Amino acid sequence: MRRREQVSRIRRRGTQLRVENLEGRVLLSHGGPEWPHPERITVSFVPDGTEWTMNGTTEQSVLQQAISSQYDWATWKKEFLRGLYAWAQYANINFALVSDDGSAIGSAGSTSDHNVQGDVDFGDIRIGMWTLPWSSTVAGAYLPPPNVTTTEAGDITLNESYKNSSYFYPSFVKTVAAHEAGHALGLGHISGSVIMNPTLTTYEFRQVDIDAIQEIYGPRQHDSFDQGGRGNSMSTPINVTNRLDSQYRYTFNGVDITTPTDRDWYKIRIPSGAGDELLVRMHTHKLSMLAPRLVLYDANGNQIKAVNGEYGKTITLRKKVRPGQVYYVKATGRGTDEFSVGAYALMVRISNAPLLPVQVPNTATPAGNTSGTPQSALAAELYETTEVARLDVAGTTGEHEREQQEEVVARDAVLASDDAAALAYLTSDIDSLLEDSDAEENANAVDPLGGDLLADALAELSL
Ligand SMILES: [Ca+2]
Ligand SMILES: [Ca+2]
Ligand SMILES: [Ca+2]
Repeated sequence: MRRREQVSRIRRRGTQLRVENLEGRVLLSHGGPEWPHPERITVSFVPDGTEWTMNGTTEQSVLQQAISSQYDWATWKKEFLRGLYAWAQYANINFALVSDDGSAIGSAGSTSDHNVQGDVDFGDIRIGMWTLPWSSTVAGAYLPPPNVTTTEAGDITLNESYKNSSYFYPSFVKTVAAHEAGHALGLGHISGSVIMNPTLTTYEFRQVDIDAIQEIYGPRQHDSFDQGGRGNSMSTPINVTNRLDSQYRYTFNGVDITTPTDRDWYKIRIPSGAGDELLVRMHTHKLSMLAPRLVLYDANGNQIKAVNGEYGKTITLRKKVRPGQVYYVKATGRGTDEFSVGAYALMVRISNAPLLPVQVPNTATPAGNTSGTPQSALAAELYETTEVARLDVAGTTGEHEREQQEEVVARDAVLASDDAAALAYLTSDIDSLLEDSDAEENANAVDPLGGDLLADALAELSL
């Protein structure tokens, strides 16, 4: 509990940081690195043992063992993905979870394709845990192309040294995930109490975070039906019947639950000659991490049945039907949380024929492709950045006194490594503050991070 309170305290401190730097930070992201195919950015957790080489040292990932020994892996994984996926409600992107073959980070993988995006062997964003060579770095992420043109692009490295820390509590890890995913999408650091602050981690997406991600990818776009005024209500449904093929089936590709309140309505009149079972499938697997919900209604709007799915799961409704009957189907997100938006496909069939396939966007982009040169001077600034700045914050040393040290360290050692050139790091030593039991007893301990001095230090962190 103490830890939770002190995290809150640190977050409150963040709100006092100067805000006049915000505009500059937004501009840093403008025209910066971005995924060639934001419509489907894949994500994978590497299996333990997956190798990552940094500064000539090869480490093996211990993520799943480290987490499973303390927490329920499925719960932790969902909370991590919650933070990562949170960006999808603000930007025109989809994240889809895929498997990972365990090939070394930065490699071509076990299959002959070698793609910076869309490689069949692992996600575009691979997540693992290694002992990072920087003791005060909690996690890091590689920027997307064109800043990084190897398969390392977008990969997120968690520091094993912090595996027992509050950073990786299931209740807190979404904050780390949101920050690192921001880098993996192309964002640099932003001052203030925001997701992209380099040290004061908060799980509050502020307008400045949202503006920054929308500068790159734009806001999330409604599907073509919604844009055309179709499917928004039971009285303006998307007509399924006139699209059915000779075997009484159709698959809607490219449809989207765009906001937590988006409802996509479909209407089906059972044709004569069709089979006696209506099948409706809301397919999210490998398209997004939408937690889907399907509701079936009769012609009078009475609910017949509903099916819900976990994030990224595909769900199916079945109903015995007769020719001439009319049904409505409502496709939505299951709830209103981070997983309540995302791309899906709606598959309909009133026969025994195979379902018409889902079209998964082809995102294959060869690694090493340098044709995607930075589009602007600001992008070039990021592209040229070889400095990984870090902020170290020391905790107290006395029972009733505190000392703060703030230091922005140009990471000269990293400069020599091409691998690290485009790494952006969430850095801090907040744990030393969390462990400071004086903070709440000491009425004067209102400024543990040094106030304006910290703000000045943050302002200098311009990556
Ligand atoms: Ca491959
Ligand atoms: Ca990658
Ligand atoms: Ca929609």
